[in-house]
Amino acid sequence: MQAAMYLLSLAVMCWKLQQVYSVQLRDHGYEDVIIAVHPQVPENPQIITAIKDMVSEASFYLFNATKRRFFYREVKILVPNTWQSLNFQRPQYEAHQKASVMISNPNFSYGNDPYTLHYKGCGNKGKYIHFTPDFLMDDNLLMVYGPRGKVFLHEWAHFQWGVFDEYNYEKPFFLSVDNEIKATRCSSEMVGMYVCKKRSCSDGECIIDPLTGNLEEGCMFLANSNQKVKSSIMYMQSLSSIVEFCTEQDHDKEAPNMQNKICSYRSSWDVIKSSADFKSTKPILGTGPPPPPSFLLLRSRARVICLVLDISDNMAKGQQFHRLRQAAAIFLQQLVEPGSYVGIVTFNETAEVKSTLRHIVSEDVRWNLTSCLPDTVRGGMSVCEGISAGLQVNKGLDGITEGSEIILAVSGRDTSLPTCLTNVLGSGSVIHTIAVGHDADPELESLTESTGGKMFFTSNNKDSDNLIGAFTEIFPVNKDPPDLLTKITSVQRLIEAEGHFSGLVIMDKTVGNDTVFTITWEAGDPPYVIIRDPSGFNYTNENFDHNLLCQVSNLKIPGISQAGFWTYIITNTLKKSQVVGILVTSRPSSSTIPPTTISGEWTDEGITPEQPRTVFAELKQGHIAVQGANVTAVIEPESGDPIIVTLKDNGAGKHHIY
Ligand SMILES: *[C@@H]1O[C@H](CO)[C@@H](O)[C@H](O)[C@H]1NC(C)=O
Ligand SMILES: *[C@@H]1O[C@H](CO)[C@@H](O)[C@H](O)[C@H]1NC(C)=O
Ligand SMILES: *[C@@H]1O[C@H](CO)[C@@H](O)[C@H](O)[C@H]1NC(C)=O
Ligand SMILES: *[C@@H]1O[C@H](CO)[C@@H](O)[C@H](O)[C@H]1NC(C)=O
Ligand SMILES: *[C@@H]1O[C@H](CO)[C@@H](O)[C@H](O)[C@H]1NC(C)=O
Ligand SMILES: *[C@@H]1O[C@H](CO)[C@@H](O)[C@H](O)[C@H]1NC(C)=O
Ligand SMILES: CC(=O)N[C@H]1CO[C@H](CO)[C@@H](O)[C@@H]1O
Repeated sequence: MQAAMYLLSLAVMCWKLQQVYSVQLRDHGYEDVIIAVHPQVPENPQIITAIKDMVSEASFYLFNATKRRFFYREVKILVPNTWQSLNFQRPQYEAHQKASVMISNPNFSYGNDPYTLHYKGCGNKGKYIHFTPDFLMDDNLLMVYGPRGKVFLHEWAHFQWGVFDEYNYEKPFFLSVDNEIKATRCSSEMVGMYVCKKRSCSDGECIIDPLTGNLEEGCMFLANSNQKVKSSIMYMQSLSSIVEFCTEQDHDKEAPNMQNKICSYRSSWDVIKSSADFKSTKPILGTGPPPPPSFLLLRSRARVICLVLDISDNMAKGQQFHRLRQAAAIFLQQLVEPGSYVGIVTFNETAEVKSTLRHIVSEDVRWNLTSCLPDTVRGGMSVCEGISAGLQVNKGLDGITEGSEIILAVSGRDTSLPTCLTNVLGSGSVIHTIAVGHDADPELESLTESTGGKMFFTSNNKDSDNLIGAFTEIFPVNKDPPDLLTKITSVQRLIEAEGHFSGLVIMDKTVGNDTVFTITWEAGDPPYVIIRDPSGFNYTNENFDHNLLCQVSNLKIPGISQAGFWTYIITNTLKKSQVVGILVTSRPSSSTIPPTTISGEWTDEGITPEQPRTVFAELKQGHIAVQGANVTAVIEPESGDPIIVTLKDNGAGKHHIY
């Protein structure tokens, strides 16, 4: 795959999206640790047993290594909805996106190596830990990695406290200031011998290359299996004596490893000691072991979603209402996954149910739901009325709201919001909020956060696609080939009267099934569109389905669309300027090769607008990071012009063990 291709095709929108993070520390115990088994993993009760054993064992190691401070109290195991045999409960707000640990099939670069995705630097939390089913079940691998519970602790230290590896395969040796050749290790007291893989030094002595002063290629440091030292878990947790982290005393500041590089030469224990977890927790007195963790088994199910749309006067500003309806139509027609249940509610000072839950089983249902979208705005607003009606609609499937979702699109503020907080929080429903325009309610942000939803702010910029973008981001990422929907391109532009706008779409060969080109416009008849495929064939307006009410046109490419460069020319046929947009989505071309996807987020530690923020983008194929690609981020501030930045790949995303 050519990395350079991403430069053009992946202009990422970054929204202020709070970290999806579920783990809680309460009274020494970690709770809400979600371990999600990927939908592709075939049903196997042994995986559940292996997870329980691993975490139970890890709890002892964690408790011991943190000097009786922490243990695992409550772990939720989320399995795919195809797993039938065991007795599972339904998830409340837990979702794959919030999982701290993912269990999925091995991927290209890691094999069975456990790893933790973390790129936010020293002392910050990671995204998730990854294990393969083989790692959990194949006992032959114990010789390679050591006890699974200790491996879990190694990964947990990356994930929860932001410490890094103390080994380095690329630089296994270094020349110390005393001119000594040393192995990159921790603790520096670990004993072993230098051996050589090459025949020329079969006597076991490594030779120093006179040119570089380094050990010859092929030399290895073999740690003795019997050690006196107890550290370090971030270096070689497989050895039986290793039960602690390197401290200031035995940490080698000169060793060329990630821990030194990213944590400014601090030891892993030093970093752990300065974590919020550690500072708030004293050791438990006594000598007894920690209580065993409890496990909750959860099975994911079809999504139940209610769109709750603001139709108050606040929405009347500019093109807001038109755009919201357009974005909602695209959501209903294309984005929401087959098999979901969707309802629609509108609200001003009162709420109206436009559609009860409909099961998305056909194009007809999608069109029928689209025809239920509101067509006028009028009146005051009560967000609580809207939310209550949305919860009521979500009960339609089986009488409960737990685990259902609301997509709330709202413009302006509602001072009565706190009155419904308890209702909402007690419902177990996730609320995603799209704040339309700049004067949206900051209280909604905390409401959204406390339900575990995603929050989006969309600006009034004329040529902004961020309302549609918000809906595409709410779309889950836990789905896998062949259902995973990928956004290839999304652009909107203000085009002058009779002007046109053209561009290029790069279709990667990992996608191409069910490719849809969606054109949006503002008024009158559809703009004139030509889409040319890589072989030179032109698709024109006759090939599109037009929804004149919402001003959305779709072109579905039959079969698998060709990989390569697709071009489009969109001509405004009106005698005045208007905003037109193009959205291209597709699904994986193969059920086994995951498509390349990208996601972005902000740092979110309560910073003021004046302070610089860091933007992270994660470009990956399946769960694997794609390296060497240039990524451009378009950041839309709540007011003012978009900012375009090129993101640097600092490579810190790739950390794995042995
Ligand atoms: C990414 O950008 C850098 C600096 O602009 C350039 O040197 C490099 O070749 C680019 N890489 C790709 C894959 O386009
Ligand atoms: C941790 O375990 C080791 C033996 O594995 C033991 O020597 C040490 O005392 C334990 N530490 C704590 C704090 O329990
Ligand atoms: C869609 O709506 C039409 C008219 O309201 C109705 O006749 C049709 O049965 C509906 N289709 C589905 C799949 O609900
Ligand atoms: C609020 O919306 C409803 C439709 O849902 C409408 O009938 C009603 O007139 C609106 N209220 C006001 C004050 O305009
Ligand atoms: C496709 O459209 C382009 C631009 O209008 C035109 O130059 C080209 O000749 C067309 N190709 C075919 C095969 O009609
Ligand atoms: C494309 O997707 C459809 C339905 O989503 C599926 O039936 C078909 O097998 C897929 N084709 C390939 C090549 O994966
Ligand atoms: C599911 C998947 O991508 N599996 C691959 C993981 O990596 C190994 C080794 O590189 C491949 O053989 C698998 O096909």
